Amino acid sequence: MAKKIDYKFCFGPWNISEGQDPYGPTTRPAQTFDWKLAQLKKHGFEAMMFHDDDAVPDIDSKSEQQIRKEAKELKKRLDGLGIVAEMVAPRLWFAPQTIDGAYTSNSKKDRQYAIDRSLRCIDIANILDTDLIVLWLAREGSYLRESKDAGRALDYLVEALDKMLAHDKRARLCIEPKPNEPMDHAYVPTIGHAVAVSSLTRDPKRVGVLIESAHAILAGLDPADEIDFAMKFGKLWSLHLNDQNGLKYDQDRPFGNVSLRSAFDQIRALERNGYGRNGEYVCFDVHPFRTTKPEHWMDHLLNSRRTFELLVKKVRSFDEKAAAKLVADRNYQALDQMVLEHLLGK
Ligand code: GLO
Ligand code: MG
Repeated sequence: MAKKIDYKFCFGPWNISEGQDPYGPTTRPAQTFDWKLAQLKKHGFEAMMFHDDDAVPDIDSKSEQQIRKEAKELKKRLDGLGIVAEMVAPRLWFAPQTIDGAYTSNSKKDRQYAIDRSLRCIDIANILDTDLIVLWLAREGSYLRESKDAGRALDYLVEALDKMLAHDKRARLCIEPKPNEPMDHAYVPTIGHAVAVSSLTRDPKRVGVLIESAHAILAGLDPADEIDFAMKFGKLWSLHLNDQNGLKYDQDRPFGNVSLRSAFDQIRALERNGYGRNGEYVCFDVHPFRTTKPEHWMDHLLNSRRTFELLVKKVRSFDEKAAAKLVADRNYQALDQMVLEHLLGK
């Protein structure tokens, strides 16, 4: 039997958020980036995810040379703290140039901005010693169908991915699909779409996917099936575990918060496919509740990790042989109860 994986965990600085929502201000005082790094270390997480401007603040106002210099300084600090950078992601959804989309904007000049910024992001990743570039395609989609052409958008997207692949032979691009929010409809809403896009690029082997549980749920899909699908193609290179209560705004709830059973199924899918065997991290893209007091600020992350670890034990102690027998007998009623009682500790 294959060796059991010792999972490695990470999160991003944006996961220690301050409680603002579209209707109200922050509820916790802002903390520095260094404080967030210190929290990560203190609580035994191995790696940090970075947006390009987490690594180099105000990136758009800085020269290539300055960006490299600041990235090198950050790398030194990370080395000093013993923190690994899991990935770097271009935060393409804030800039005025991306109002009408980033890689798929109708404006040639603005598409070029998105590409140039992504190349700088790859340079930062190089310096931080990670080959993983995460692309959450936040503004690639439409609010108004007639304003864009989905086929042309795909051409633009592939053109941008090809430029990134050509810029650095080591970089691996990891598409993080999400079906909606901020867009009404995204052009790459699911893992199937992302895998299909990869096949159109100049180097499909270096274009993979990142599954976020909540994004799969928002697409009406089962995150565990998305995991099995992506791993069948050898393309699951990162993971944002969290939870989501139905089809509404993106909630980024703690892992297992809504459905323990779904969380169990996601881990079962990770385990049977050997996620982590090539060094992949388990990342939690979760946010504290708005009501969370500053002294409980890390709990959503610690609880997500704890739930994950407890459920790994549940998956490993699940009687797979007995389950297979019930499957062979098509006794899914008993299988259903068996899963429930296992989760209930019976
Ligand atoms: C939002 C996304 C976002 C990304 C992050 C990394 O819905 O999940 O949090 O994961 O910006 O690119
Ligand atoms: Mg995410």
